[in-house]
Amino acid sequence: MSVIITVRSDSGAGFRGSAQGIAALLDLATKSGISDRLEKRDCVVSFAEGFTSVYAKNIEKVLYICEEVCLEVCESLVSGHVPIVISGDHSSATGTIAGIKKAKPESRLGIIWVDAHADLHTPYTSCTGNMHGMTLAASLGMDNVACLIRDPDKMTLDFWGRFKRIGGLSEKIRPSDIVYVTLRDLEAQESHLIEKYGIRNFTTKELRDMKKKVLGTLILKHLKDCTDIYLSFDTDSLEGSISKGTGLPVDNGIMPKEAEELIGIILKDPKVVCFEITELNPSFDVNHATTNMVYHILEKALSVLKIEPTHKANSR
Ligand SMILES: [Mn+2]
Repeated sequence: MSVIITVRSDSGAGFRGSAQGIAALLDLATKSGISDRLEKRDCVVSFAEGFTSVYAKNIEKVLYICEEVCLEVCESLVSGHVPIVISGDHSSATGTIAGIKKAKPESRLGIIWVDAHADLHTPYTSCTGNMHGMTLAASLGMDNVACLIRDPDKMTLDFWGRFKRIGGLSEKIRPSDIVYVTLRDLEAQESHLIEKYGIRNFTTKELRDMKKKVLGTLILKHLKDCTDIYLSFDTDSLEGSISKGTGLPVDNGIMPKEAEELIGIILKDPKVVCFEITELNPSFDVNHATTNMVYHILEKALSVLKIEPTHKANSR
């Protein structure tokens, strides 16, 4: 059995609707016959609203959701599984990273972040206050006050402090242990951190010019000192002109087949302890195109874990 951890929330995103991405993927998984072979754990938070602020929207709700994700990820790792997290928005990854560190406190965790965005904002630097843009800064335990453009209130900062410490540990990862793939839409505050710490980005051009096996090897080589690897796939990494089913589509992205191939290669590395798919928003999708692309990526990931479909899924 492989464990799928579902996070049906879009509280960290700027648009509603990505919470429905989970059902869209699981629906295809049921049609293909793959669903029966997966154990599913739903991270539910019976929590209506909670504290919110312009600096960090829905931060209390996102905090409780991520605490739940942390526990589920930790538990499935401890019981010997490679959890696959399917979430509505990328804020969940703060919980995922916390869960990996909770299960393996001694590990040096490498992050492969396949995303158009850097997700390095904080309540001090974000113009939107959307929590899904703060995921990695929180996991790094960073505030980035050097690039301060806002002055958050005390209540927001109290919650931000708790958000950074989910799982009982701040600074869960090192900036040098992050690798971006196809990052291409970022703000000056984030560039500051990327330049300061020399965080590696494999651009779409590099990705296109290289054999995916070579690229996969380079990415893994960059993380050679890490003991464990977590691969996080944001749907907006896909080429925006053909993939509309996500909150913030961006042009010049990865093609679906390239993503499948690369993810397949990386997941074969025994150091990979967790895989995540996020930010599929069916309400923006056109003829289920993005849903189908992302489903095939999920199917590829499952096939590496030796879970194969019994039917053809792409029949909507
Ligand atoms: Mn993201």
